[in-house]
Amino acid sequence: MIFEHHILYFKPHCPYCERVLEFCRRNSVSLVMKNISTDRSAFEELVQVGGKSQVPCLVHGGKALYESQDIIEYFVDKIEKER
Ligand SMILES: N[C@@H](CCC(=O)N[C@@H](CS)C(=O)NCC(=O)O)C(=O)O
Repeated sequence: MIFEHHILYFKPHCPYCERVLEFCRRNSVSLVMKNISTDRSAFEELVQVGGKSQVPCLVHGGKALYESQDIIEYFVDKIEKER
């Protein structure tokens, strides 16, 4: 499923990010992903929208969702509604 206008901020070696990334891979969730450890402007963008640099973070419509479990539940909900 394509999630337009959604951005997932992550960094490598983060177990919480890996949980969300694995969910995306397994469920064919397609969206823009930005690695804040290699992309300085993505890091700044994240802090500007969400107020902190914690990852994973899903940004959509100017809102930041920070908890990995909440992000996965958000995707599950959207996928189920699509069925
Ligand atoms: N409870 C959060 C934990 C996320 C977390 O601790 N992320 C770490 C990286 S593994 C982080 O971003 N720490 C830096 C910060 O909080 O700015 C979740 O499940 O997503």
